[in-house]
Amino acid sequence: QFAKPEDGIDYRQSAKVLLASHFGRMVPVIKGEVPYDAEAIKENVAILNTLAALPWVAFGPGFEGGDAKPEVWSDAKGFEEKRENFKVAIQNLSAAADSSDLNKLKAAFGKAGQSCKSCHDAYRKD
Ligand code: ASC
Repeated sequence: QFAKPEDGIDYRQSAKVLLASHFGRMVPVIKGEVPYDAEAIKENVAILNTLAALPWVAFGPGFEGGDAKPEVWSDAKGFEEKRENFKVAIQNLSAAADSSDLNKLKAAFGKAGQSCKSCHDAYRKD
C-alpha cells in the first residue's frame, strides 16, 4: 500500500500530526479554560479513535527510519505493548467522553497523554 518506505514514514508522521492536533485541542477544556461541551468532545474523540488506528501499518518491517528508534523493530514485542496500551487508553477516553462526565474525561485524558509520552520516550528519537 506504500510504493516506497518513505511514503510509509510520511503516512505515519502525517497521522500523528492529526492525532496531536485532535488530542491537543482538548487541553483548554481539560484545564478548565474553555467550557466543557460534551457533544463537541465526543465528536473530537470519535475522530481520535479513527486516527489512533492509522500509524501502525507503517511501523512494519521495512519502514525503519524517520524519528523512530531502531528499537521499534528490534524490540517489536515491547513496541506492541505500548501500542496496545495506547489502544486501551483511547478506548477509555471514548468511554469517558460518552459519559459526559468532565472528571472522568480529565482522568482518561491524562492517562492517554501518559501513554503517548511513554511510547515516545522509549521508541522515538529526541
Ligand atoms: C500531545 C502530543 C503528544 C502527547 C504527549 C502527552 O498533544 O503531541 O505526544 O500529547 O505530549 O504527554
